[in-house]
Amino acid sequence: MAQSELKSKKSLIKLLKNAFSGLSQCEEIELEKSYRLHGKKIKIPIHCHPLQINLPPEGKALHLYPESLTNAIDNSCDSPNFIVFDPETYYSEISGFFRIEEGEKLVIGGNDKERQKAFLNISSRGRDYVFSIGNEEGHLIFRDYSPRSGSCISPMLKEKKMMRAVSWRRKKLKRLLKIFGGEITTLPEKEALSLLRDVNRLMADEAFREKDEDGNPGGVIKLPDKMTPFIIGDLHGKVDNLLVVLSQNGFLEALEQGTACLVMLGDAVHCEEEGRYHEMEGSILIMDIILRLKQQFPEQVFYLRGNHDGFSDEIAKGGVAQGLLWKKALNKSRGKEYRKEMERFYDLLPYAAYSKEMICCHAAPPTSKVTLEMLINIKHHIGLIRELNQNRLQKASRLGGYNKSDIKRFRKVFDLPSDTPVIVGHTPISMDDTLWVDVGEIENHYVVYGGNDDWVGVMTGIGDKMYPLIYPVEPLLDYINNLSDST
Ligand SMILES: [Mn+2]
Repeated sequence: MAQSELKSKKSLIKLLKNAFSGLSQCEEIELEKSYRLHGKKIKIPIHCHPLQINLPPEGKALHLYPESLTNAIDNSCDSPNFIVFDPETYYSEISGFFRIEEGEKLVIGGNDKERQKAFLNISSRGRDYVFSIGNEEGHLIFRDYSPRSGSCISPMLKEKKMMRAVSWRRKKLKRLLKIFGGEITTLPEKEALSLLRDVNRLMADEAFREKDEDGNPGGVIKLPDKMTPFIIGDLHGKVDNLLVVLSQNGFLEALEQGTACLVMLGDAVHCEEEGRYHEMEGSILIMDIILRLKQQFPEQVFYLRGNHDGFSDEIAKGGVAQGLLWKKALNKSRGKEYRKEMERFYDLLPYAAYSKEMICCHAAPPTSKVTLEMLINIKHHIGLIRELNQNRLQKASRLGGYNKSDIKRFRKVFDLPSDTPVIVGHTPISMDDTLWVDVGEIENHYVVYGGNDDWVGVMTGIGDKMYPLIYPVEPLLDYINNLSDST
């Protein structure tokens, strides 16, 4: 770090320490109309309505919503978290936001300037001021550090503005419901078989996928430069998590417009909840949904093969042979013909995807010597399949795991810069989270896991970089099927 940078960081820390010591020093107000801060610190009791912040120098507007008001269902304002976003992009394109949890604060113009510019579209002219928003003990605390900056906050009290984020989500859910033919449910036997056959026809000639030397679909998807990728990890039967992602941000619209693509990192099946390893109903439903998405958006939706995507007796969790149970369940509920088509689907799946912004696969970069040719011809390299699909990060008890140099080499395979994000699923670092950054102390190495009950993480392109976003899980399946036009 440069000396001047260090110095400014130190003075910023000092500034913040002063700012947050002794809340009693700051003025408490009930915000009924616009309020100009003039370099002051104020605290506002939290009520169930959003606020608008106008930042200098041009009065750039940001919105601050209680997180419950950005959900589709819960408009009861019982979430202590706040979401800050740029209303100009939030409602119309794939964009970022900041979450301020209770006890946290967001310092705009402090560290993290690059992300703030990408998420909030703050112009570089306005970057020499510092503005903070704290969420503390039932109060929002605002501080403007420069007396002449002219920042302003105002309450958004009109019903339409208050409910804007909720209505926006509900509209997406209705759109989803329409895409799925009016109800999201397990398909009848015949329909399911014809869907899977349709998808397999698509897969035999899948978009953005070079053929291998035998003329079969190769192991790698190369996404076009203009396409914004958004990536989710192992869903393990969590239908709601998939619906949350599809109804958040500008993802669904971008799929429909053909400007973004969803990459799922495999392992959509097999419940990971203790005591429920044997349940296969959720797996059947989630595969129906994924196959319909692939049918509807063949050039926008991609599914990479995970180690659970098969019927092998090696697929097991806690002594439950999930691979064999899955085979049995499909034979029973859908018939042998369907099960065989599913086997074919698995056989047709790609193993890795990349674009100019990222590389992803289910589990791990190979530790052995590898070329792009070999990845495309992966069917001739069984060892590679096992590595991409099942390996994990190296540690004392797993010396065969991958490490930093394998990640480095993986980027070179695709001829990508040394800071390109490498994104995998398969190995959640803990069971209470969904997304991990700089995993194994390897910069720009991410793990995403889509099977958590409370949060679902997505890696997405914003501008020309990939960023992690995390959304709360809502019980959308029941909600969506009960939506009527009046809701
Ligand atoms: Mn896995």
